Amino acid sequence: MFLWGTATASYQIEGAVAEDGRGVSIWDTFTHEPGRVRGGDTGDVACDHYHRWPEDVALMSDLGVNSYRFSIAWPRIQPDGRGEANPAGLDFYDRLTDALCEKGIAAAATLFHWDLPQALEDEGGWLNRDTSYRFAEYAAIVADRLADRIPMWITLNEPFIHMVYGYALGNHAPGRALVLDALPAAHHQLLGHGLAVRELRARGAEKVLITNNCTPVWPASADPADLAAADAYDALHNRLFNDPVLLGTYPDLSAYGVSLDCVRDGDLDLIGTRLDGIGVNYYNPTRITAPTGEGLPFEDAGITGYPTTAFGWPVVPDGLRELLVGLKARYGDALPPVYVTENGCSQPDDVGPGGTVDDQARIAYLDGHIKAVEKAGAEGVDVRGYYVWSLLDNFEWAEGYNQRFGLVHVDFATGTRTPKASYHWLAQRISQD
Ligand code: GBH
Repeated sequence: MFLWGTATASYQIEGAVAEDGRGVSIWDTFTHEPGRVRGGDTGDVACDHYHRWPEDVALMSDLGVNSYRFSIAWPRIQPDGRGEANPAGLDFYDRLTDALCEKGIAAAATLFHWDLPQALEDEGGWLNRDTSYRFAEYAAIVADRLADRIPMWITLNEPFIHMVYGYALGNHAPGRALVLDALPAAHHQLLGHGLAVRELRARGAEKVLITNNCTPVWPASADPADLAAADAYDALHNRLFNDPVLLGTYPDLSAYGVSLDCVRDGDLDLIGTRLDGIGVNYYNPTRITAPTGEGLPFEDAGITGYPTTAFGWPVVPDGLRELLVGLKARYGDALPPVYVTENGCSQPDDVGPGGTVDDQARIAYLDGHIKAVEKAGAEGVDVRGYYVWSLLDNFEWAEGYNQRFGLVHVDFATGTRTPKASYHWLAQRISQD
């Protein structure tokens, strides 16, 4: 059965940051520092999903999805990132899981969507190898309680983005700007993934995946310097995260002055444990040119000539087909079934007369990308699911509430949910399947 779903993440929707024993996450700290997030927005209330979740489950049930990808907030489970579980935190996800089961919606739980307990960041966060072991301990606690009812587990969400934005550039929490010295955050996340896979499987988890953010890389020209730059970018963005989990090896980064000397014997065996699927988040391709100055071995050349989202990201539906077919070409039989665990766009989405949101651009976006998934299937890629980012307008990280990705409009002053035209379109599309 093909999985049709919507995706969300804990910090982006839950709010209730100080309730029921939840600990502080790096995003609580970051959003409360002046100048970090547009307009000073925080996730303190967000969509108030922590209280309004029954309404959100009902919205998904009416939409007709058969799966829901959400993330579990580590600081609700272990407020300080280690030790005893906080029962109230587990209870929240237990209730949500039961409600989904009741509606016939298969839960797909992500264990880490960037909201690290602050106590672990204080000890170095993902730069510290110990965090990988703490992550496995947390995974075990959650699986003990929920593996009997959650069929699909995703260890990490987009470790590339978390490493780059969180540790290399600093525009996301924890706000560190280490450039290439951020690389240990890649390995330690991946090691945490490998260790967590073992804990999840030992507790009967049916399917275990990782979700990587992948981008087709387009060289700006056929000039050898542009080709080399594009290859460097592909190595750091895509292969650095896909190769170890699918092949058990890291790409050779030595030409870029990068070495992963934090890798220890046995790590890659753990990281390369065969998975039941791979989650792929796709937003757009990346066009790369040779660097003009010192520093990084590539430069983003930007993409023109396509429509753009409210964020300014180019809309290239065929890039999703290209990406999926490219994964099959590179990994062959080592590629497990693929799940598109995020795809979607931000649009202005004003509520119009009569309380409707006529988001035709989002409908065109989804239609184009769903067709691209079908084409990839026809070209031999085993794609088993498609999740729209996102169910609700939500806290869009450094952009605060200024970028709306939802199928459902949220009035952040009142919490009122209004399904957009795209919601009704998708309901129709799913019902025809
Ligand atoms: C995902 O990250 C996250 O998992 C999710 O939490 C988030 O809300 C969602 O996407 C929307 O942002 O080449 O300049 O056009 C996506 C990471 C990084 C993908 C920026 C698109 C486009 C940059 N994104 N990238 S550009």
